[in-house]
Amino acid sequence: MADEREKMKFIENWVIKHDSVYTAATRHPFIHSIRDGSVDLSSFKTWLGQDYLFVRRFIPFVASVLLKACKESDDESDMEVILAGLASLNDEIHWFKKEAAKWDVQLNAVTPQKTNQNYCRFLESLMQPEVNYTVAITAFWAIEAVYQLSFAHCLEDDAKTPPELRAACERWGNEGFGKYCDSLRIIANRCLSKALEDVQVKAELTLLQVFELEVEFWNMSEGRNN
Ligand code: HMH
Repeated sequence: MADEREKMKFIENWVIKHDSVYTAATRHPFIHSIRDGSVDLSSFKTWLGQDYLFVRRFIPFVASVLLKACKESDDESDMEVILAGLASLNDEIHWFKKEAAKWDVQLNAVTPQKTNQNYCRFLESLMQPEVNYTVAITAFWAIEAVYQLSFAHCLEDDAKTPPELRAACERWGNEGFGKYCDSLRIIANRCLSKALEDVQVKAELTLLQVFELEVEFWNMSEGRNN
């Protein structure tokens, strides 16, 4: 019985095993700067414009995960969790437009930076039909969880997040989004526990790649690369 439970904890074990890159992604200096109020607003605006472009490319990826769930999942409730994710991305697109107007960011003039392009190319590679549902759902969890954990950190009681940035933090840091990430993790663990070892290995590598790409995305927002 205890053994059964351990088997279901692939994600938890990988997060411990790869703690340094996981922490780098979820506790990045950019997030610390939002949390302590020292954030450079031009970095925030860069992040906002680039993330809008990212989300536009993330939507077809999520749609591809939905398609895989419909074809490959042995549990029909997976589809409902992913569909809810897609629905919240619809709100997110509207939110980005409103937020961009508030910060005077011209979304139609933003072009994707190299780091963003790399990340989007990675998403496209995961959209291929030959990529296993288990691998795709693991990546999906990692992508959502990095934002959830990062922005929830900015909303803790002792955080000094500036009021004008709280709405952004609440988008991903709210409790409902946390629950949604928990659902994705449970799905991923269930799929992983039934997967062949080569699929498990691929999923672990993909999760690591997500954490690395997330670190680079934060770096890009702070103008540390490109
Ligand atoms: C870079 N990662 C990036 N942008 C996002 N909006 C998300 C994750 C969403 O979870």
